[in-house]
Amino acid sequence: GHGDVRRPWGFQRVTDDSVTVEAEVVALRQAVLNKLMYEVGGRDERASPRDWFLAATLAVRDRIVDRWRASNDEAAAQGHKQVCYLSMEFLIGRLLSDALGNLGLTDTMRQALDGLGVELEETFAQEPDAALGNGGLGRLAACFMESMASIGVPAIGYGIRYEHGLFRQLIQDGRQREVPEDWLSLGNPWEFERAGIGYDIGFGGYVTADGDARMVWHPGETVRAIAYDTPVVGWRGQWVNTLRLWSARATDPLHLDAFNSGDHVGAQANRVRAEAISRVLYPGDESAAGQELRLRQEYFFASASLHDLIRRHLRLHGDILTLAEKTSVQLNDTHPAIGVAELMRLLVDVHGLDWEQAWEISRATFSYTNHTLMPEALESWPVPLMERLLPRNMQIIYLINARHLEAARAHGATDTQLSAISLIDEQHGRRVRMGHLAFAGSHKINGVSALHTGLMKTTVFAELDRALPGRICNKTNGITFRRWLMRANPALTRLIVDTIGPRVLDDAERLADLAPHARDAAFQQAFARQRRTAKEHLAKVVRERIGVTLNPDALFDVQIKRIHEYKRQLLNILHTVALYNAMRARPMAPWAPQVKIFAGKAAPSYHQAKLIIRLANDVSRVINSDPTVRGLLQVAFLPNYNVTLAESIIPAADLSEQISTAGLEASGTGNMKFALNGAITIGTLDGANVEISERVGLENIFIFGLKAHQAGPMRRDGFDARAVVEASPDLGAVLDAISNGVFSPEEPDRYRGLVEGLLAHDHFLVTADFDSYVAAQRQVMGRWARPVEWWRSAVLNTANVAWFSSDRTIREYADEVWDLPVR
Ligand code: B1H
Repeated sequence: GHGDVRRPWGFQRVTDDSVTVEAEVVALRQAVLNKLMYEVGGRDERASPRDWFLAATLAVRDRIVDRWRASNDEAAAQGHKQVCYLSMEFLIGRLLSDALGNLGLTDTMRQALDGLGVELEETFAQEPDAALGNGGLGRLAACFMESMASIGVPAIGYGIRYEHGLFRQLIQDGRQREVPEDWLSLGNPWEFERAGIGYDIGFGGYVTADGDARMVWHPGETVRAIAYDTPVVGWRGQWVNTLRLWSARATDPLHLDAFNSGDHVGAQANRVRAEAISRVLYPGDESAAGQELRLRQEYFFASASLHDLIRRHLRLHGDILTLAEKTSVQLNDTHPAIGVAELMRLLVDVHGLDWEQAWEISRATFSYTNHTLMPEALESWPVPLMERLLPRNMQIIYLINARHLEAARAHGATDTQLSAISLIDEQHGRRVRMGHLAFAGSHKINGVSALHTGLMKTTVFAELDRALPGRICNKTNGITFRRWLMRANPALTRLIVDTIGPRVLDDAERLADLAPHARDAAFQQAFARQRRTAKEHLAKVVRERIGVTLNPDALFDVQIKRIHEYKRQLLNILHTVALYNAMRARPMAPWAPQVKIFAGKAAPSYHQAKLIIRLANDVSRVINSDPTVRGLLQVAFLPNYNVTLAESIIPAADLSEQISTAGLEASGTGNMKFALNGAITIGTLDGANVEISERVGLENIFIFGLKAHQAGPMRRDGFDARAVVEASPDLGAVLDAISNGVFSPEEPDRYRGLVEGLLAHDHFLVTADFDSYVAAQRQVMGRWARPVEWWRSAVLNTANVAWFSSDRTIREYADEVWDLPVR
């Protein structure tokens, strides 16, 4: 049946030969037992769930390695161009169910473990999330890696092997507390340490000119970058790419003199300093960190990656001049943008090319993806810091800038235009603008949704676009359907396959074949039954985590993402309170039960975001314990949001909250995951919501609020929030309740400042969009009251979002940015 929500989807085997299948089960079981005995060093009668996870993973890994090697050999033999995806973040989550699913081995492994008295799902649950990213940007990199392996784009992802990924979030007394995440502490069975692949990365020191006027950098310090490789298995195991993460190691780990004279700590100071580079992921989503350690991280991994890809290129092709023909380097935001100066340094100083030739190769090699226009996220580094830490790179940036400005001047640029396109910001105390460096050094620059790309051209990159026209293009984000539909929602996947056939597993566009079934009563019921099962499962997770028992018949209204003012979780909380007020005023009215679900982390230093988390928790506590609304309204804030939690929430969501201030969310990708799984979106016309609404149709999405062209000027010029509140009695009552301590009786003033701030300068237009949002929520409940209409819309969401597959996105990059043939 369709009911067993926990049974991951494995594609149908081509062979029906049960003997062969049984032989495979026996072979895999033996492989797992061998791994347990010889690698994990355990005995099966005493093995812990964790031991079984390790043994199972190692057994699967063996089956990947042959294909991995074959993929590499084929790419080399055919002389294929390779994509190098440079990203500070890869938010890959768990890998075992992903690898098994893509290899078609899920059922084989289930049976292999069954015979050992071990349960597959419990084995999956042992795997820690690889949380090497903050949010959408890092998850996008992970989806892209999976898609590149699935459609056969030879690729290597380069990043940092953080010892500690994104912090673990605890909620204590309603407040976020951060504790270190420790994903490596029990070992990582996926990675191969490549002790032989390492590069010495320099920092500091000085620059001299040698006899031929070649510049020579004498670093004051070097740190060794060591490669750790993780295989990335594509769909049906046809192609395996590499995720190569760099770990920092001291070149000079121990001062023996100091050690021998008794200074055991001081003797290791170098090591601590060097290895700090790959110690921990910066948790500041959408905000530039600005510290020296962050710049060291950026240069460390950009430089190691460039050394590595040049070495590979020379090994395979022998000629540095053909680099751009055989390698495309994609910069995932500006975090690796220092690579533009570093590649120039390597080409000119190390490989002896002349400047013009090097610049042409470099620009043909690089392309840059911009992910945000928010001013606080636009990276710039103080010139003095750059000069101290990367003296030669800073000289090169000056040389790039001089030519860049000279060319613009020759084309008649004014002084205002020159200062707008300069790589150096002179307004804020001389800083290097990393977005400008990435732009100047790339042949293509892309935004991540149509709206965002349009805004790039009219705002931060307007003058650069005029000076260097034709480089900006759009590549609307996508998600991998293998993880976000087939693995996260096996029950829905089975229903889809039973309805329209298995071709959809290989060709997402076939989802459109569901549309004719959208009005079919039996199909709608099956769809709704699946949702009900997923909601029961989520309710169980919620009960275990926070002790709240959710009503699975309620509408599940979900907002899960990083906590940010611009994402406006506050707007959702205000609506929650308005609903609460209305229900208390008329408890006998025929309310449909609703559940509000929130999850997300705040950057540790982002006080306003943390206050919003506290408010959500305070509101939840008061509402959940009020008998007047029992069974009608529940609020759950789920702690420690991560990829794995998303995988269990998304299939259970009825309503997807995508309510950012228009113009501020570059794309969003959670919006796509929900729509694919048949949740209906309530959202602003922001980011990819615009394109989602075009595809699902305005009848099947709830759009509200100010448009980007209205919100932009209102944010710039300000508006009278007090007048807005005056005109909206419901909003006034909500703000009064929060401000007067209804949700914080033990500290009535806790949210007074928050409310006053909103009235004084409502930067994110929360008050301005409130009435429109509440009206949209009312429409939602109207549709929910008519299940035939609701489920028709839900099905049409799933049917119409095939375009948001990251396979499509990658094909577009391959075509228009990387100039690659797609297999
Ligand atoms: C996105 C970031 C980001 N945009 C700085 N920018 C960071 C910026 O640690 N840092 O310094 C980390 C992350 N992340 C997101 O990218 C956008 O907000 C989303 O709208 C978009 O969907 C996602 C992927 O393109």
